[in-house]
Amino acid sequence: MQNYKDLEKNIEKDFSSVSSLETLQEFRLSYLGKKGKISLLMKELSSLDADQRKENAEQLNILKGKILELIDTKDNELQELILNEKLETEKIDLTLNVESKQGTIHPITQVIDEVIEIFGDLDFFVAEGPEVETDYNNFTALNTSENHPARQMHDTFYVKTETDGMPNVLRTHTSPVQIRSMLEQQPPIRLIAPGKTFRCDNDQTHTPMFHQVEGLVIDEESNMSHLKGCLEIFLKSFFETSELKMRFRPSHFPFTEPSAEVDIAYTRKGNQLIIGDGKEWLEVLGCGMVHPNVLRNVDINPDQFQGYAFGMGIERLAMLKYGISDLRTFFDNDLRWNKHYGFQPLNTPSILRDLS
Ligand code: 2NL
Repeated sequence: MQNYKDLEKNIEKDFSSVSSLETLQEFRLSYLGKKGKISLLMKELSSLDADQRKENAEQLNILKGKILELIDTKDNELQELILNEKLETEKIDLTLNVESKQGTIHPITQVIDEVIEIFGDLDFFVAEGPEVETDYNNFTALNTSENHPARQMHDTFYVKTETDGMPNVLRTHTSPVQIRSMLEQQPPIRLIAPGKTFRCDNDQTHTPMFHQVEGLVIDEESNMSHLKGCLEIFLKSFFETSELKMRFRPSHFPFTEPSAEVDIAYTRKGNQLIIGDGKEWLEVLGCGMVHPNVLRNVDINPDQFQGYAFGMGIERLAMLKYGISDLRTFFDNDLRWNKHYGFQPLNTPSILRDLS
């Protein structure tokens, strides 16, 4: 009969030098492989008589069980070690310099962020709404009747879905966002609505998708002088100049009365525009006092409440501030353009930094 005590000692000795998955496999083969010590001893059992066979088989099975248990525990231990080592060496370094590795902020996004920052400081909230709108929210509620010239002026994209028997549209301005806000909340209201807008127009100075930001203030006393003051603070802050000559020109929009367009003075220096002073004028936005009919359409009593609204094109603001001369390059997705005119992701606009 085999000396199982010695065999067990040998097993323990061999096992103590196992230090990797490879040596663990060698250990397993040396005992349990086809030609392993335990396997060979098992084979020899057949030459023994019945009693001895039983006794030896029991001992061998105990040892085999012990070996399997040792292997199993060691295997788990080694796997965990390997995993920890991988976690240690393969971890992602989040402190990597993103500025050189990542893309840039598109000028449109940058300008929208700047506008939000400035109006945020003036207590305006940001409102958003869907790009597919009802004919009612985009036109009718805004005092633009069925045969109003503004409807023909807007080259509108109509879509296949309908609301109240009228085809829906891709919003031609962000005003419907304000209509929704006025239907949802009672005055006082003070919000801006930045976002994508759409008109069926595509040439040197028009892209079918463009961006606007509109502002709306409704309360009991806001008037034209508040509007003027608000826009003056905005334009000075946006163009980062304390000297800014502005003029309000009478104009017409169906949704405001009176209405005005705002120009700012500039001087041309070579290829550069110096904004703030000079003999020439640039139109930058449209505005006015919200038309009483618009207030009635959203169940706000025009005898109690009044307010002002304004709207401007983001692309135009971006071109003026950042010296981008060609509108059509905004949406070409040319990486070189994006890199040249884009902004660093972590450099967010702030009243304290970048914006004076
Ligand atoms: C422009 C002129 C403007 C508005 C937008 C507005 C919105 C409501 C009620 C009244 Cl809900 N008015 N928006 C008012 C005046 C001008 O935009 O030139 N945009 C690019």
